[in-house]
Amino acid sequence: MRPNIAESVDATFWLVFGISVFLLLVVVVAMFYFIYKYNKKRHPVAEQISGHTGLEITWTVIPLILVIIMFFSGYYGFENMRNVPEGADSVTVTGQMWKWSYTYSNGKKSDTLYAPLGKNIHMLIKSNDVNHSFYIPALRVKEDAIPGRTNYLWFNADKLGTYEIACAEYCGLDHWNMYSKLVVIPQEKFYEWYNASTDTVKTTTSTINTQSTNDTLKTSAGSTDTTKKTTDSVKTNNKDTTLKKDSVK
Ligand SMILES: [Cu+2]
Repeated sequence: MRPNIAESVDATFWLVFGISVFLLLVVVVAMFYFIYKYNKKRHPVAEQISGHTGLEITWTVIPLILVIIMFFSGYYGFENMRNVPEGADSVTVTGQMWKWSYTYSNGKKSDTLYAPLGKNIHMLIKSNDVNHSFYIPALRVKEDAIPGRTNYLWFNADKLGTYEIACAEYCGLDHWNMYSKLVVIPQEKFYEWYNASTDTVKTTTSTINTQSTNDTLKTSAGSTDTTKKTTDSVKTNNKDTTLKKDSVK
């Protein structure tokens, strides 16, 4: 199981934030201490200090260690983001002024991104006109959409629900309104829709009815045990075979 991207981004953020707050306190506390200690009343005559090897080593080594810790925290998170797990379902997202559209590996299209719960999704990111940036804030993933190039990212949504997708690169007049939705639904429901013959966007929205998604969310909230996960992945494998057959056709 790969580390959760959102959790590792947040962990790195809090680590860097924590170290920054710590250093701020060190500097501010030292500053007030010096104001007090070297006040003119207590210390009327200035003196020349020639240096202190022990102190200099300390304030070189401690920051060095902190910087190395921050580097590796960020590096491992980044490495995980850039290496798409094998067997991920791929979806192509195309940005254009000013909307996102999605094409699944069997050719099915939608303007809302549907994703099966707990599956690795490999997004291939393209642009039809200018630079955009595909951004799912809740999952902490973002990647530029550049004309003439295919960029990528991957995610694994582990909670049912609807999440915002935004464009994070100023791309003209309606950039502010270039939003789309990620709808995470149970795997069975997703593959049912995915393998159904209807493929227009209109059918898409009516097939996956939000009410029943919410119901499933309530029922399955406490019941995600290992047994269930195993059956889910077996089902997914079967569906994957269907997926391949479809694409051969
Ligand atoms: Cu844009």
